[in-house]
Amino acid sequence: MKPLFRISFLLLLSFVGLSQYVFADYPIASHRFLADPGAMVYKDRVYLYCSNDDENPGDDKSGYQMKSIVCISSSDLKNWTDHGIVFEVPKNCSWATRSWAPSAVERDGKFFLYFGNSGNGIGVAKSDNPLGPFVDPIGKPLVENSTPGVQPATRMWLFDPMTFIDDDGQAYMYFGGNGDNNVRVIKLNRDMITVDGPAIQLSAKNFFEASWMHKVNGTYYFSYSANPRAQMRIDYMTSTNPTSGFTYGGAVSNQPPLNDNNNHQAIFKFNGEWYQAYHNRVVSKEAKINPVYKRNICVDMFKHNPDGTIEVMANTVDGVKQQSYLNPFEQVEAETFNMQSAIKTEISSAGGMCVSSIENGDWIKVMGVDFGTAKAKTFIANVAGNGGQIEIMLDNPSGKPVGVCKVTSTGGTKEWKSMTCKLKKISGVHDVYFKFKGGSTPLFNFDWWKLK
Ligand code: FUB
Repeated sequence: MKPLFRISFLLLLSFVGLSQYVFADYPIASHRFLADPGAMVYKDRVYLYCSNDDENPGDDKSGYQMKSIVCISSSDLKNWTDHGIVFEVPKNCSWATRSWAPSAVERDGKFFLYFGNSGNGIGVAKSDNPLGPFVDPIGKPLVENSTPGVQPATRMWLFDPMTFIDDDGQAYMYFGGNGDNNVRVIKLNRDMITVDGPAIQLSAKNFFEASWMHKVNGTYYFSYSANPRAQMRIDYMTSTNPTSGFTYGGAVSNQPPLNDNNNHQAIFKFNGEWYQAYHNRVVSKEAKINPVYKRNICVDMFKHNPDGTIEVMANTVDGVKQQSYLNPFEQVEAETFNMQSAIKTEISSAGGMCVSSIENGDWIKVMGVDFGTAKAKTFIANVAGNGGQIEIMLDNPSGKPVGVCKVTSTGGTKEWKSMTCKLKKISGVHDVYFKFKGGSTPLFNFDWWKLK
C-alpha cells in the first residue's frame, strides 16, 4: 500500500509563507511513522533510535504494538538517513514481546540499546555497530519488578529507560512512569548489561514518562514528560548530584503543535548546540488518519540560560540550521533526504536500505548539496526494477530539470544497474529534487547516487 503522506508539487509551493504547513524540521523521516526518539551522538553523526509506529495497526482498540526499533541518523541535521530496523523482538531478544521507547549509548567501542518491554520491564541489547543488529546478551530483563528498589510503587510503568554515562565513567539508567514518586535511577556496571545495587527512588512533579538526563557545567538536568494535567509538557529538574537533591526547574518545552497526546523528548548536544528530538502527529493529521498511534519525529534547538535555567524551546518548522553541506561527489544513499512525497524505504538486496515504492510523480528532496565549481558533468543513479526516469531540479521543484536520467528495465528489483545522464553546468550549494516519472507501478528501486 502506498504511504498516505504525499505532498503535491503545487501544495509544496503553496507552503512557502504558510509556516503552519511548511514541513522542514518537523517532521523528519516523514515516510515512516516513528516515535519516542532516543538520541546518541557518535563521531560526527546523531543517531535517533525510535519506536516503530509503522507496526501499530492505528485503530483505537489495538493500541501500541511496536516490536522493533528503527534508527535514523544525520551529520547535518537536515538530511536524515533511514537505516531501517536495527533490533526486533522476539527475534533478537526471545523473552520480550514489545520494544518501546529506546535509548542508546556507546562504551568501549560497543553499543547498548535499552528498551521497554511495553510497561513491563526493561531490556538491553548489544552490538558492535551503531546500526546493529543489536542482540540481547543476558537472556532476561535488565530491570523488572523484582529488581530491588523498583517496588513499592503505585501503578508504575516500568519503561522508558535512558542510560547516561557521567564524566567519571559511572553509568546510570533512569526509568519509570505514571506517578510523581515513580522515577527510578539505577547504577550500571562497566559492562553496561548488569546493575550495581538497588534502584533509587526520585520524585518529579507531575511525572508521567520519558525520563532523560543531560549534564551542563556540573548540573544534572532530569527531563520528563509531565502528565495530562500539566499538558504533557517536557519539564525538568536539576541537581548537583545524579541520584538525589533535584529541584523543579520548569519547562524545557510545551506540548508540541499537532500532537495533542503523549510527548517524548531526547536531548543531545551537537556541534556545541543543544537540541531536542521529539515526536508529534503532524504527518498522520495531515494524512487524515487516526493520529494516536502514528507519530513522527521532529527536531528543534534550545538554550540554557547563564543562570542554569532552560529557555523554553520553541517548536519550529525550520529552526534548525544545516550543519554541513552534502558532498555529491561521494556516493549518497538514496534513503538520505530532507523531504519526500509518497516513497517508502526497504532493505536493499545490495546491502543497507533503498528508496522503494516509487511511482509516477513521487519525489525526494536532498537539502544543501555542494556542487563546488561546476565540475560535475554526469549524474549516476544505482537503480533496480522497471523503467522510468529521474528528473533533477535545483531549488525549485517545478523548475526546469538540469538533467534527466532515463532508467531502463534492469530485469528485477534485485538486479542493480547504474544509469547515467549529462548535467548542466552547476556551481555552488543547491537543494536537489529528484522527481520520478514513468508508466509502470512501481517504477524502480533507488539505492544511491553521485556526481562525476
Ligand atoms: O510509545 C509508547 C509509549 O508512549 C512510550 O513508552 C511513552 O514514552 C509514550 O511516548
